[in-house]
Amino acid sequence: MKKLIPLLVVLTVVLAACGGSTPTPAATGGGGLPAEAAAVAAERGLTQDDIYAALKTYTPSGQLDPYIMFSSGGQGGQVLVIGVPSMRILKLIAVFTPESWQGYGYGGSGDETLAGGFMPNGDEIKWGDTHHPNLSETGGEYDGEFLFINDKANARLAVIDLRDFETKQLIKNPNAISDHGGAFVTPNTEYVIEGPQYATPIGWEYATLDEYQAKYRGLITFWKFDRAKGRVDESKSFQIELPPYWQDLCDAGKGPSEGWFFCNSINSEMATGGIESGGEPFEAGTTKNDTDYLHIFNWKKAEEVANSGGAEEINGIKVIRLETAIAEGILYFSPEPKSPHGSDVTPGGEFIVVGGKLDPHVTVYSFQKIQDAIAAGGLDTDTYGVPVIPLDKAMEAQVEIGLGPLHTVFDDKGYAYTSVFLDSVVARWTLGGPYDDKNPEEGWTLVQKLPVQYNIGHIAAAEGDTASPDGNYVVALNKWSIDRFANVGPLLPQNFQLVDITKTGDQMKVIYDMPIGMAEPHYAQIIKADKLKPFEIYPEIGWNPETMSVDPNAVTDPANARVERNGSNVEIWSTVVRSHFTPEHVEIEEGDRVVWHFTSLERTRDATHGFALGGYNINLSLEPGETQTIEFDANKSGTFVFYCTEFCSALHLEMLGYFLVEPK
Ligand code: CUK
Ligand code: CUA
Repeated sequence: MKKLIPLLVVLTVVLAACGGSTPTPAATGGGGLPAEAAAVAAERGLTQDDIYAALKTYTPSGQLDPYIMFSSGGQGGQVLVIGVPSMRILKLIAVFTPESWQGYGYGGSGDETLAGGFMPNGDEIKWGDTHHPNLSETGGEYDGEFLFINDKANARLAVIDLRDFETKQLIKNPNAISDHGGAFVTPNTEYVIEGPQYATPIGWEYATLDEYQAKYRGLITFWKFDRAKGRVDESKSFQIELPPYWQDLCDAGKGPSEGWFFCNSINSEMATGGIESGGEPFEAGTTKNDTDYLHIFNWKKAEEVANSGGAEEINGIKVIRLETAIAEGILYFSPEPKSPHGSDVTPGGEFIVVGGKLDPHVTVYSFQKIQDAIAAGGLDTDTYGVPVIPLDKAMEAQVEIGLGPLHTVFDDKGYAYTSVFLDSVVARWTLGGPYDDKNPEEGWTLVQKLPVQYNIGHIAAAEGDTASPDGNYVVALNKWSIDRFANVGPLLPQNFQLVDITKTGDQMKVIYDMPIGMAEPHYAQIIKADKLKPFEIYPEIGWNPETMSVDPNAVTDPANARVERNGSNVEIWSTVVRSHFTPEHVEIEEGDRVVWHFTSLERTRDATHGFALGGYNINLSLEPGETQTIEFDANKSGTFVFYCTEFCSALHLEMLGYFLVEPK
């Protein structure tokens, strides 16, 4: 009984502090609930911290989350949408991988979107390894309009429109076969940047590994984003050829550093592996040097050069050659210790933070010092002639935080938060003063190391990559969960841990564990929910989500639903509404070419219908007001059934039709 007293005190205090509204009788009922809650806490063995965490995260039915997190879905090829702090999954956005329940890749317009990401020879790629989602920005702030994400495996970029949370464009990089440092936006989303990763000859032409230094290259892509069209415009995009170091994570400058772009890299050794034939294994060969190169780009200058004839066209895209980039002052290096990872610009844009997987420090670079060193000139160069700014001329500070620092995010209180992989901690440290401070080292101090479970990769902060991050939450994206959840066999979930960062000093707390029972996410971004203004239903009946306008084949009245034949071409206009398809009988002949349009007449929120055609690998999701078109050859005769795959009404099971294909 003694053990209960502190619990009761905490509960009473916390409940009392829960806002100014008059507590309902049920909440206090003469102390009824605290006693009951204390009994529950005792029964479940909850500590005071647990009760605090529960109160910080429990979200009653109907209450909405103040933040929305967009997380990469890793090698599942999707984006996860998660409410914060409830940590409830709200949606999975199909991006690189077909998703039948969204009708993505099973007959509808998603087919065309997916095809945009196929190889230039038309070979299909039906998955992706998504790493870094990035929200569109205006003036360095998330604007809630678009989301971009890369596919590391195949060097592709995706554009998601946040009006309907659907993927609108996939684009295959014509000259790179893998990427990593993307997607990252410039502060006004002028460009979406896709950094490279493993060097290959440009256009992945064949060259043996003996020719690595001569022919293999890194390549960074600046995809021009046309906000009005909601699409990347390849014709206005450009690439920059880089030495064959493995450029890794990137971030765009902002404020004083706007117009610049920063990527860490690994493998300045230019190791090519091949232990089986007497070479050094990659993990040894790539970690011999004490430093690699922070890549510093002047993208405004690169844009000028690309747009004034300074680039060569390769496979349909402008490429600024390495010699041009050097001659024009587009590219500089600065050493970064050891096996660097992460490159994160501080909210004010004055500093760039780089982690080192094999170094206990984060290294902080000063943008002003970098500029001063460039202006002073006289820089030595690397093997390829790129000017190298000595570390002591570019560095502002180093903070020792533990083993394996990776990624860094920021808050509104002057703290930085770094994920520390080997130590399995979130390290909170203070950002020192601006560059011109009399005592620049002061304030670069480790404050707390919070254990997380386990092996944290990325870390995400609320509004964390903007010029004005919030200071409520960070999420630790842990790679391993080991013993945190019930055993579901040898392939385990990842573990997202929500961390409360509202209190200063060493008061960070883990307040929620969320299993990700899917692929392994890498990065995530967290936006204030009220910045998102998605449609509740499509704005007009007949809305085509691909064009974001009314489709010419929309049918707004079931009376106009029909089947028309022209030779062996059959065109069908169907309407869909609770609880029937019109027409319900579609009778055609084997070998016909079928073009079939569907229009949902629904104007009620959440009244979604599906259209499944068994035997033909077709399934659509028809949201209220949506129009979709499918095309296929009726290559199988027989009696087929189409039906609605969303339980839309009491008579959902009766929402079907017959598709009769008469044999030749
Ligand atoms: S990388 Cu995965 S933990 Cu692709 Cu951003 Cu660092
Ligand atoms: Cu429409 Cu079920």
